[in-house]
Amino acid sequence: MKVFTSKLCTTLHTPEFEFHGGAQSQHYECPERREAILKYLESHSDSFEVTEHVEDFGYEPIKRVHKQGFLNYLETAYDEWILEGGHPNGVMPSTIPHYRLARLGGQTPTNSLTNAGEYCFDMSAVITKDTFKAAWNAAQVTLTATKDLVRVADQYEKGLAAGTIVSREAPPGLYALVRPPGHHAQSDLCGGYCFLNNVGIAAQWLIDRPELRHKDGRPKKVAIIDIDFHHGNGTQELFYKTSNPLYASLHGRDAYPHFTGAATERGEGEGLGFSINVPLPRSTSDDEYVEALEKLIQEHIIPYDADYIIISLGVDTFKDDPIAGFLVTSEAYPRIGNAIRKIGLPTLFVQEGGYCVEKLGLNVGGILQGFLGKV
Ligand code: OKP
Ligand code: ZN
Repeated sequence: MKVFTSKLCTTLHTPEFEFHGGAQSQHYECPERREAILKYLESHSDSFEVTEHVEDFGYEPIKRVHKQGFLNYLETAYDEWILEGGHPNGVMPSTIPHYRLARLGGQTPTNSLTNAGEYCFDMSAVITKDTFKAAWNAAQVTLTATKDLVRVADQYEKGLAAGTIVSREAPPGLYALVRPPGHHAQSDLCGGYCFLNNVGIAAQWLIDRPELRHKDGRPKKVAIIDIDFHHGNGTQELFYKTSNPLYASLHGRDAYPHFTGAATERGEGEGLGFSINVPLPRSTSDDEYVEALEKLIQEHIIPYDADYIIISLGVDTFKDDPIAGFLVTSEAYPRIGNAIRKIGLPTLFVQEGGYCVEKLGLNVGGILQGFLGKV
């Protein structure tokens, strides 16, 4: 399996602290996460080929899902924050415009020290000096992998048509090992360690490509399966009113981000039925998780008849995750990968959460190896 990554995913975004339960803590979305996964992949070079080749797709694919004002803000907030006297750890909102906050005269704050809440919904998405560059790089790495997905998918289809590939049991897969993650980032809000929605940008790029359209003009269909422990409010928001891509998420019930991810959130208008939320209790075991995933695949993913699968790959479902977790053990991850392989479609895995650094390589590797049918 080809793995797309970049050193910049380690070096550019490294806030020193965040807050947990009101206490100052280490920043769990740390650069060691990438290093740990990379170490696993490099020591299993029979299965994985790591490339640091990154193409620049520019601003256009990012602007397809994020608003210009938000992008300008991400790019300039840190410098302004420092000028205004903000703490060097980085930008955190002071107030957030809650819908019941009394803004009777339409008062609008004017600088990054005071208006962070305009573009941010929590205190974990700390904007440091190079955060925008880091998020930009993660999006470009993801797009580079997405472009390669098109190539391997073409080969796969040709092979199936020519009979040189005889079954859909070994679909092609690629992995974008990126940070910061993306699934909490909405069109104009950062939060939950996320700034740019890597998976959303990739899905929209696939749907937009004119050369990828079917003969009758229909765009390719993308199904996003979000297996991170947390609900991907960002990806859901981007695509809530459209039937392509499909967004499906398995996540901890009532867990962060707390206010989204109910089973009753099913999409709107043309998108009704194309957002699927499966909240699960904290007590979810290996068998229960794998069963829920298989059920989701049978009932929603297979009937959707997608051309590509994108996985928001989080392993913070792990029982020892320091900020999240079901009762899921390392044994479950190859089974999860295997369930995804059985969909039979070209698949792009994009890294989201997972904070037990010690077992991160093993758990992510387990999913990818399961997809390859190696375990
Ligand atoms: C990102 B991803 C709770 C602090 C909130 C943010 C968690 C973001 C998870 N006291 N921390 O989905 O893995
Ligand atoms: Zn998560």
